[in-house]
Amino acid sequence: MRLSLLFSCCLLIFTACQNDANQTNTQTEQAPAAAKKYDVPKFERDSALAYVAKQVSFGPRVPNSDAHKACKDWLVGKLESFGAEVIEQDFVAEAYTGTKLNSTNIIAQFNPSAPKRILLSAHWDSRHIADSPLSTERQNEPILGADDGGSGVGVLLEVARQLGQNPTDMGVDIVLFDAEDHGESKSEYESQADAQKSTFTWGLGSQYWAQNLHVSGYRPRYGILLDMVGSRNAYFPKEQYSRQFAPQVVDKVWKLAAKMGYGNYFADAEGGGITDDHFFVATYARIPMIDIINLPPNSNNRGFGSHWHTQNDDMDIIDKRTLRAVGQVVLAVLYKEASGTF
Ligand code: AHN
Ligand code: ZN
Repeated sequence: MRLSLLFSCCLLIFTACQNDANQTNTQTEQAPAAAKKYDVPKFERDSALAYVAKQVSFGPRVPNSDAHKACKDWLVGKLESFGAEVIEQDFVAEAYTGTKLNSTNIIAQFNPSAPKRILLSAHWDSRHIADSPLSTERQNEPILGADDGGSGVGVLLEVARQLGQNPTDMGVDIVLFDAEDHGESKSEYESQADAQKSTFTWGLGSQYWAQNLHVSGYRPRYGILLDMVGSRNAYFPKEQYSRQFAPQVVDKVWKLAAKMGYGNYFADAEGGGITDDHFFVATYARIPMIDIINLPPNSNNRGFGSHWHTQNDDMDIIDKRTLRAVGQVVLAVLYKEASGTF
């Protein structure tokens, strides 16, 4: 009895080892056919910085303004020059004030027919007022939004330029949302229902896009949103909704960033939940999406940087080292993903 038990154990272990060996074999046989290996290109921080400065040079990109229209035309032309197939998705959104916002989501597709795709996003509009609790000057005037809007777009333009110069066979969609930052901001609400309602006054472009996808059945593997990724001493903890919607992506991106030496920006810490564009993409379109967003510790500005929604959100706040940290991590994600090694 004892002997036969020992024998069965040995047999079991032997069979298990054999299975292991078989599996390893199958994997090594399949791997070469799976994907080409791509080097990760170098993200040029000066180029990204120039793209932020160019957006800011138009003035505040508030929907219905001339600056907004001029910046849109420049963005579309730039993305096309990098080889992307660009769709302008026009829509009219109603702001919390009742104002009708003539808006456009800008969708830049690389390898439009490739089934394996990654989504990258930022918002290209800037806020119509400087209504932060810390705001002291020109509170009723629009802001330049160098960081809030400009930085994410600047990084993605440089990513697009690199995609044009270093093509892969993977699909990448860069969706620049409009009318993100025209939301209602109050320190206190009368009721829970009012607070809920105000949530949906933000991210009007992503809400529209997620309910009117540019390709029916559009299913990228996941999305990465960049919001306020350009300021000095930026701090990107793992934002709460990102952890809920796409925990594995958060984990892999933050680990990769740390390995690349950017752990000072990509903190291994938990951040609060932000009703940002990724929230609407994940909830309406069911696309897992993360948000890389500056949420400094001990912030006394609703969790954001002290320049947030103030007139200080101009080029002086931008540090090209932050743009590079984020851009280089995004490029590494893309080229590793295309190589099948992410
Ligand atoms: C809220 O403040 C609730 N959402 C704002 C997200 C945002 C504003 N991102 C940039 N500006
Ligand atoms: Zn904002």
